[in-house]
Amino acid sequence: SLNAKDKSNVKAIFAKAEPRIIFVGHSITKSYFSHWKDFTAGSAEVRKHGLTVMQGVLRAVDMMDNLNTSLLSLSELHAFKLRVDPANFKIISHNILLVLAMLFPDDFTPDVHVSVDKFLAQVNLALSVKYR
Ligand code: ZNH
Repeated sequence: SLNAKDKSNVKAIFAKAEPRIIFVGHSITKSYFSHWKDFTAGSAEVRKHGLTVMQGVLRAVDMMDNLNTSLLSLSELHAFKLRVDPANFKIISHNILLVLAMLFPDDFTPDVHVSVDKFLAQVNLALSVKYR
């Protein structure tokens, strides 16, 4: 679980990302969908979705002490309504890590990397609750 240092690391780097949320979200979805030949198809929606996911992650940062309960309805949405394969949560988490490392190389120390990785793993678990 997240210790005090993890929590402050996670809060600090996402606080830095927040003012650039549109750009961060776009970078994440761009790397996520890079295998698409025609990225322009539905591009506006794809861009918008990056922002949506990042807003969800920022909300999760604020609620990191009880992710399972706070993300319950979001888990239900992804499991039953959207039917997103939970394997995708891992991929998008990896992209979030990459984008943070690219945007904030000085802040993205090995220490912060571990903390953000732990945090995103917990977000994924919380989002996967309703799949079981
Ligand atoms: Zn998701 C939606 C979050 C991942 C797909 N999402 C959504 C939302 C949110 C989110 C917040 C909105 C909701 C409402 O509206 O209510 N996601 C999220 C997060 C994550 C995610 C946080 C991670 C981390 N998603 C994801 C993935 C996918 C998805 C991976 C796929 C692949 N989502 C989705 C969809 C939707 C969503 C499809 C819907 C959209 C619209 O409607 O627009």
